[in-house]
Amino acid sequence: MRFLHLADLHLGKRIHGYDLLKDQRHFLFRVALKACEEKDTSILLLSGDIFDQSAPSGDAMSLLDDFLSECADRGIRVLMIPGNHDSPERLSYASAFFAKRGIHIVTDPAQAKKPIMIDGDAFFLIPFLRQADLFRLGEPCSRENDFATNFALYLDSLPLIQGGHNIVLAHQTVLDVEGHEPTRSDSELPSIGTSANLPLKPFMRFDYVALGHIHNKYPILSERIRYAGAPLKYHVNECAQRKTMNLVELNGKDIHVEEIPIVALRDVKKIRGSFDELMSHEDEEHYIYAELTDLRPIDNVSGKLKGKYPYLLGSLYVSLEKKESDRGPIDVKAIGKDPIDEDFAKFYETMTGKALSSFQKKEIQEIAQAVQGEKQ
Ligand SMILES: [Mn+2]
Repeated sequence: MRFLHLADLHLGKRIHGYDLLKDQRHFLFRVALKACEEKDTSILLLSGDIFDQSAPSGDAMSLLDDFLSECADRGIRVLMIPGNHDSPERLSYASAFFAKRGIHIVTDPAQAKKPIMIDGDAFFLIPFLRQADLFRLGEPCSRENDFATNFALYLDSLPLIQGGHNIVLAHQTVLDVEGHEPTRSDSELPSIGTSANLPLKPFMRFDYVALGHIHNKYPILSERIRYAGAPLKYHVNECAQRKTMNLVELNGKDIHVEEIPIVALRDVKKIRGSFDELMSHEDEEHYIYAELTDLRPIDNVSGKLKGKYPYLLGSLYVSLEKKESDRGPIDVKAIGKDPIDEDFAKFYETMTGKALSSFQKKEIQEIAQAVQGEKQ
C-alpha cells in the first residue's frame, strides 16, 4: 500500500496581494501528479483546508475541478476531508457522483465511521471537528466531557479492520508525546485557547495518521503520525521552511516514509543588503521581501525595487527600524515638555536603538530653532 499524503492546499490563497493560483496549479499538476507517476502511486490523501476560504472564488473552484478530473482520468483515487477553512457543504457538492469516479469526499463525522476500502485497507476520513459536532453526534460522545475526551471516544468508536491497514485522515491540532503544541506558522489562523488540542495517544492505534492543520512540516512522535504541512510558503515568515510531500509505504507492520522535496514555481525569499547590492541580485523570478541595510531612505524605493523584482512582497529598512517588540513604549504625554530637538533625539533612539550623530544633532537643532522662530 503506497500513497501520497498532502494537506493545507489553501487554493485561492493570496500573499501580499499576489494571487497564488498559478503557483498552486503548478504544484498540483507538475509536482504532486508527477510524484504520483514517478513513485507509482494511485492514491492521494488531502487532509483538509482544500480551499483558503469557505466561499472560494470561481477560479479556485475551477482549479480543484481541473485537478480532480485529471486524477480521475489517470485512475488516481483521491481521499479528502474539509479543514477549518473549508465549508463542508460546499466541499461535498456532488460528492456521491465524484465517488463513482474514485474521488471520495467525507464531510460528515457519522459517515467517517464507514471506512473507504482500497485493496483491503481501510481509510477513515474525519472532517475537521469542533466540540459542537461531537455533541451533535451523540453516543459515545457526551456533553459532560471535554473536547479531547470526546474526540478520543469518537476515535475509539471507529471500527478498525483486521488483516489490513487502518489509515485515518484528520485536520486537528495534535500535541506531541510530551504534550507540547506544534510550532505554528504565520499563515495559520490563530487558535483561541487550547481547548482544541488533542493528545497523541488515541491516534496510536492506527497504522498511519495523515494530519492537516499545521503548516510547518514536522513528524510527531513516530513515523506513523504526521502532518504534511502546507505545500507552498504562504507567508514571508515561512521563507526558511522546507516544504515536502509524504510518500508513505505500508507493508505489513513496516512503514517507510519518503519526504519528497517540493520545488515551487516561485520561492518566497527574504534578501538583505544595501539598495545597490539588491539591485544586482539575481532573484527576479521569486517572491521577494527586501531588507535594506542603507542608513538613508531612498526615494521611491519600492517602485525601483519592483522594476527589478516584479513579485516584490515588501521592503524594510532594517537598520532604521527596530522591531516593535524590541523597543520600549513611547511616552506620548512626555512629548512637548522638553525642547523639540531633545524630544526628537529621544524618539530617534527609541525607533532605531541608536543615538543621533553630532552632525544629525546639529541639523536637528537648527531645524528646531527655525521652527521655534516661526512660532514666535
Ligand atoms: Mn490550514
